[in-house]
Amino acid sequence: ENVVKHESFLSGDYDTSFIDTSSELFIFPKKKDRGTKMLSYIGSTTINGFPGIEKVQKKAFHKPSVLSDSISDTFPDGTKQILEQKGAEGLAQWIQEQNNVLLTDTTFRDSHQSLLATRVRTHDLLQAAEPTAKLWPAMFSMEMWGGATFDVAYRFLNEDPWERLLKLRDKVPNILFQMLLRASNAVGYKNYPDNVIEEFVEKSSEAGIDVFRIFDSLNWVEGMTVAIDSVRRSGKVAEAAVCYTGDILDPGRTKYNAQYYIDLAKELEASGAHILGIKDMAGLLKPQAAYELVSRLKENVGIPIHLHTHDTSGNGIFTYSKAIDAGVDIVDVAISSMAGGTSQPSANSLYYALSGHDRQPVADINNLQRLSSYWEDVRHYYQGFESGMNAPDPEVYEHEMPGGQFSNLKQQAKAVGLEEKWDLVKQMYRRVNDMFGDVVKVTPSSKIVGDMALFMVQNQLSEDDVYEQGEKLDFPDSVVEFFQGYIGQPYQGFPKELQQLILKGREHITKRPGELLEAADFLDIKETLFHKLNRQVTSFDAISYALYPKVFLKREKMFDQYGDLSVLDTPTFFYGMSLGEELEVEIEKGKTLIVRLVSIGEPHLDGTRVVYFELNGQPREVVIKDES
Ligand code: 3PY
Ligand code: ZN
Repeated sequence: ENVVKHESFLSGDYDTSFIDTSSELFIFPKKKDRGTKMLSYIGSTTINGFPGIEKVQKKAFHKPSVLSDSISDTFPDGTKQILEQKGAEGLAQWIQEQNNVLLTDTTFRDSHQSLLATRVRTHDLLQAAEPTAKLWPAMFSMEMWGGATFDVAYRFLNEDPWERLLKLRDKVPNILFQMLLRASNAVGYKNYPDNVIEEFVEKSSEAGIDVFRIFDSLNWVEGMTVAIDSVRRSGKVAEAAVCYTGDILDPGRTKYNAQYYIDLAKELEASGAHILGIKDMAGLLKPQAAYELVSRLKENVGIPIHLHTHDTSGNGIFTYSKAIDAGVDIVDVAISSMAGGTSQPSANSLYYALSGHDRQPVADINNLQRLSSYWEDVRHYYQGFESGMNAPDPEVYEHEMPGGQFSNLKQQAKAVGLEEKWDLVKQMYRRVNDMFGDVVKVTPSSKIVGDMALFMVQNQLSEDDVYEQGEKLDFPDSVVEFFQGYIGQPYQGFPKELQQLILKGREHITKRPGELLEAADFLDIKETLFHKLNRQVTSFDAISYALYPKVFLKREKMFDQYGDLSVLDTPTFFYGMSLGEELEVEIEKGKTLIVRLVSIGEPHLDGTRVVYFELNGQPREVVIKDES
């Protein structure tokens, strides 16, 4: 079977010498059936827990409220139809004709990226997708892809992000799908060759993305144009964003003043943006600053303005209210039970906050509450990933850490034994920002600032120490690459003295990295993958491999071992099963497996245990290595 599927065979080239040189043809993986693969996963998770969270006894979770009850059969028309009828420019014009403020719901992306370490599974998103489309059809867009969701799906959830996009698209025919695209960094943490960005945009557009929010982590417009052009070519909506940092109201901090953002916005408009995004990734935009910024941008650009913030400080609704008075067209919110804190401000709260206001968003508040009840229950499944921030934290105005980074860096600090010094890490983060010349901090520049802060705290280095001992210090790779210009050029350049200390004579560039990097050869990638995986390779696989070769292959291995785990409910996925528990798993439409966990054997000398199940009433056992 392997042989006849080989490319050289399929291509009609019958010179069979390829069989000799292709050893992979003779590796016949032991074919395990779907049931056994799934039992191996359940057994392993029951015994060893899920990586990254504390192993806990599976408890009886409250079953999420059923959203599909008493919902209409048909989908009301929404913004997706407007884009289809009017095109991107027409949509932009339509936005400006609306009096009521429009909403983007981030529940499916940034909200859980910022609250739950990006871990929400397709399984739970899918159940909310169609109901959201029907209960909240007046929203502008669902932000449901991109950012960190792409690599986290592969790395930690044993999922294919493309499959998530395609499946969700199937359920939501009426609302625009929006993604976060890190310009030349795509959905990764470094610059990629231009053709990778182009291919990525083309494929994600084909798979269902309508609105691309594009940002550069240093607000370097040159780093954004390839992405903007690609989106325009695909006929989709280019939302180019300015990342907001600093404080335009602070007369002591003039680097990023209102004029800076106006100039940047005009440049983005001239580069072909259909919508201007204001990406306040840390939640630093104070209410009065929002009023001034939006008012001045409205005077200076002709495209609609879409504001994104994080509610870390607790001032999010106030900021939105001011921005709405100043004429902002769209704001980002999350469903109430997934909002607030490092996530976006609550849609439900904003609705009420604007009672009596002539720009109150159009929504059925009872429907929003229904969605909130669902997410309230689902959120419990992910409690192991909660960041622990349970109250507003205006300290963010000091350290300026993005919502999505806060819990991550805390985790990183913990991993290197610096949990006790977390306060110091936060202070150092700000110090590093100032040392670097006051930079925009958002993925990946925020990670670089975080790496340097950890490095300094870990090695007990002060700012002076860095300058005095810099010659001898081995700085983190990400920091070196940043000063080499490999993620682009910061506004007003690098601080020269520090750059020299860090680079120690290494090259640095001022050109666009994407221009210098060798183009990816997608045909070659497909062929390589075909040999490695011994299966049909899609264009989606190829682009994922171009972005994340190791991560992609590792997930492929997981998939071979455990099969399609998307069918498992989330408590079972994270916590396994309890003794005696019985579970129904629908592995495909109309085909259900009934799984019962009967008993778990004592560990053998080699550390393995036998886990005894019943599968559809038949005894089955799997052998699992106990890692404890
Ligand atoms: C991301 O790049 O993932 C972000 O959410 C940045 O704010
Ligand atoms: Zn964000």
